[in-house]
Amino acid sequence: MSSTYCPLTPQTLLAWLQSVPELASRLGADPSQLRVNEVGDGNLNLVFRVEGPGVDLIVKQALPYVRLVGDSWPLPLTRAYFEQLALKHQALYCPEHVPQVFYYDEKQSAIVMQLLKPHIILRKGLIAGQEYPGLGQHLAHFLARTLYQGSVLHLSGQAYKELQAAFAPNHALCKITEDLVFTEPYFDAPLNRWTRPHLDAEIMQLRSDSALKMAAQQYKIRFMSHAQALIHGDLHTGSIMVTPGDTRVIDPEFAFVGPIGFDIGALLANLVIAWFSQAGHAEEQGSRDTYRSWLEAQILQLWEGFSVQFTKLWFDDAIRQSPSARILMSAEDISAFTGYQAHYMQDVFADSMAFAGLKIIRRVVGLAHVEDFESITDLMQRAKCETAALLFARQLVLGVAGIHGISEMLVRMHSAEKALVC
Ligand code: SR1
Ligand code: MG
Repeated sequence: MSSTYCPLTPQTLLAWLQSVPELASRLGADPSQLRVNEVGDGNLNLVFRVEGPGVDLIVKQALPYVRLVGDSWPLPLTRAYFEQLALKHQALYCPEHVPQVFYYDEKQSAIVMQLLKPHIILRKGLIAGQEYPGLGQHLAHFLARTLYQGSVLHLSGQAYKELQAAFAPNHALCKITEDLVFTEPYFDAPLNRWTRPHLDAEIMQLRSDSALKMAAQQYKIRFMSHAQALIHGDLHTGSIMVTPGDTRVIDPEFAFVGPIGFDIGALLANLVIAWFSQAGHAEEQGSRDTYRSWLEAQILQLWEGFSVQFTKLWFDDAIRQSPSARILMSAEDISAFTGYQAHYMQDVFADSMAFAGLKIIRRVVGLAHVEDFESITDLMQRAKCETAALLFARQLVLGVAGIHGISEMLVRMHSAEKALVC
């Protein structure tokens, strides 16, 4: 087996696994019984499932280019290194919601990890109208623990700076986000696409919307410079695997030390997209109404759960005067401290709203779309769902609707949709 990088195939994968001493014991008594399938449906990498008696593995290998586009768009293989590093951090912060990593191979830019079974990609479950009890709470827990423990609020100055330095070289992946989320949707970028001709007018309007374009620039700078915590960096519903009782967050290859609201906004955006797309998946008119209410409850639980748990982790650190506490607090200082916490959380909420809006827009207008909308085959219906989502997204970015709390956000979602029906 070649010791230099070479994209693996279902035919070469077993020989490679067998050539790695650390993995030999994971291949069962008779590796010839193993089935290997390439199942990657993401935009960037190869993903292999390896299954057989007593063996359930995933091998994820980076390609030297963007899979979605081809070798005309090169991309560093080092993203696999950052993904396994982020998974290691997340496993320390919140092991219950990430897959277990067994091995990382630097030469092949490949990560060997736990096959999550019988999990499916959350986005597919949401399209099918499947409820997952506890989803909002699980995600709130994941967000609070990873974003607090990987933050400057918790870490010592040295650990925070080392964390930032460790992920700083992942800038090529950050650049994808800077371009695809914050820049390209707002001009005639060659790879942009949208539901044509139905959305042509909306797209032209977007490109001449100065307020929106300025806000996109402002949040691009915030994304690039507001180094609050180690974030996942691409936390959409395709990066989450679920069963009715279990939730696992995968694929943190875009991880870096960035704004907390970017992860929260990404998740909210994708739940909002799921909500707006339901009309296109309804078996008959109104048949997904109850399901939409369930989605709204998840959005509510996600933000409220995150906010309560994050604040508590921070408060407990401060009260314990743990090494990471920034000031020694007397009893009188506590009310000033909780006031500061409230201010901090308002800031995170405002960021989350704006990032959510920008993430929705890029999925309708930019290069990389989402199955929630793409699988609506009636183009008129798809365009209706997308237009309502765009209208709402603009409100999120500009804050024009006075969205000060998560319940107001839900109310505004309904009005955006009604505005189009009338
Ligand atoms: C060129 S990569 C397109 C998108 O796929 C990833 O999942 C990220 O969301 C990225 O923006
Ligand atoms: Mg991904």
